[in-house]
Amino acid sequence: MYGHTAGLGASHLKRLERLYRRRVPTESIISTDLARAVAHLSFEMNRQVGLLIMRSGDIDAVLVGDHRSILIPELSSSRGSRGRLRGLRCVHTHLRAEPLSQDDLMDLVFLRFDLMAALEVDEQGGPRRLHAAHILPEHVDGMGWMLLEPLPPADGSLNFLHLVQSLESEFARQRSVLEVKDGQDRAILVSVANASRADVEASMDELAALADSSGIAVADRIIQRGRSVNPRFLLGRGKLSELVLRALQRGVDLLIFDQDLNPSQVRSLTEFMELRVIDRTQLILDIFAQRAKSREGKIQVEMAQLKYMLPRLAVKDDALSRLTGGIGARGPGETKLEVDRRRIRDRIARLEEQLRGVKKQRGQRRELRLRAGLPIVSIVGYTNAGKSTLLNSLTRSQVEAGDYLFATLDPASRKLRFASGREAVITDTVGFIRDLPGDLVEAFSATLEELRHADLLVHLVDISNPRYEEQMEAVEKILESLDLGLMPKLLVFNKVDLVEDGRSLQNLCRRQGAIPVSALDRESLPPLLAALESRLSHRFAPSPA
Ligand SMILES: Nc1nc2c(ncn2[C@@H]2O[C@H](COP(=O)(O)OP(=O)(O)OP(=O)(O)O)[C@@H](O)[C@H]2O)c(=O)[nH]1
Ligand SMILES: [Mg+2]
Repeated sequence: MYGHTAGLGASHLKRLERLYRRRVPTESIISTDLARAVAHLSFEMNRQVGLLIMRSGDIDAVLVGDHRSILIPELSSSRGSRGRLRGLRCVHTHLRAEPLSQDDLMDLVFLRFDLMAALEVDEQGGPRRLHAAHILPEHVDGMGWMLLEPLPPADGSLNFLHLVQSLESEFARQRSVLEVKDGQDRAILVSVANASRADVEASMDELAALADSSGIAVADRIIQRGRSVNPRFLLGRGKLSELVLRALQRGVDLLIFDQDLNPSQVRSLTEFMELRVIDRTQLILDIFAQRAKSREGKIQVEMAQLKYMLPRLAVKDDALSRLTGGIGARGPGETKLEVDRRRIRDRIARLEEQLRGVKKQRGQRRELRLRAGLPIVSIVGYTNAGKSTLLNSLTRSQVEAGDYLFATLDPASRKLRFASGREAVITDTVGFIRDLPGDLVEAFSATLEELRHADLLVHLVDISNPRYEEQMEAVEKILESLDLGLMPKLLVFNKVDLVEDGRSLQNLCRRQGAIPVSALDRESLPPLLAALESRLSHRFAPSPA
């Protein structure tokens, strides 16, 4: 029994206790005699009484409130109800002639009850009417729940079992609209931002592309504009209830926030939503982990992940262990936490050691190249700009390229031969992205170190992307943070085949001093080749002619 039982007499307590032994026929919300018993007890005590009833008809919990309200205890999620209706309904008394309150409806949503019902108690202490509501498998007129017409307490016209079964099958039907492969995660993208609607949408588009690159199916998006009103959950109560409804309707198992979450927000949201919760940084780390193939790439990614995780271990937090499936069992004690932290630090130290070895090897290879005397060109740019495609076209090679973000993690070098017979080395590298996590930039310093030894950086821009200006800025910013801001650079606009207005493109190129290409089309490359050769001329030995 839960709630406000202080000050109740022994006989009331005994009668409350006895409610546990009652059963409700599965096809009724509540039976007539149980409704009568609860109403009378509630009337005599002048307190609300509530029942949590399982689909089997057994009573799961008896709750006692004060005369205006009732509190529902924390419910365990152990019934495997994650992402589904809970399999419990709540029927509680209202001592005044009031329909379901706003709080009742929030409880319906937040606790994912099968049904929420208020039993009106009349002046004689008898049951009068039942006000009930249930969650809808799809919003109707912007509403995520449905209020039923008030019913006599044990109305025969409503078959509760049929109602729940048809709700469940409609939920299943709605969910099957989004096709997912076996084991593929379904996610809702969430953004809480103060920026303009266009900026928020663009950022969400990029987040969707990241999710897609990570193999996650995106089921929906929720945006709360304006400043966060609730630091604990980031979202306000209204948005939070919308999120619960949508998560239920779409059957998702993952929430991805476009903003960085602090460890306690991850924890609160994970517990409250009973779903996994990650932020953009973690999603990027996840993609990197999937893509890393070389030893160097793998070391760098693992290091970034551990560095991301370390400060998050400070909170006694099981959300992390649920996400990573390893470090720290549920709610590690202080000692366990210390052990985990030490283990991670040791591991980071070992990775750093290995990375030093890799850097040395790289240095030796570079040495060889430098001794060969070939000038080096490095292609940099926003992820998906077409860097690998350009490298392939320029050198007729087969570096992996693809229409997803961060296709390339491991840099590739190829020899580039100009028509004159002169040669250069051209390298492709990991793509950049706005707000690239600092730990990642740092972890990839070995890879990015290569850029320092280039004679020329080609900054490749996907000019067909409406946000190309921001992408250029993001790249410049990262180059500056790597102390590469002052390197000699050549600006190249790619994917011109996708740009319709040729004239304004020409103007744009002239204004920015950029060279237009279409990396997919070798015919478009001669101007770029000429520019490269000329920019590198000081590095070539005097022509033999
Ligand atoms: N239409 C068009 N598509 C292009 C062009 N260049 C590249 N693409 C496509 O753009 C997508 C990304 O190309 P990638 O070469 O993988 O891009 P990247 O810059 O190496 O990307 P990351 O390695 O992920 O940073 C691929 O689907 C390419 O086929 C182009 O000139 N025109
Ligand atoms: Mg690439």
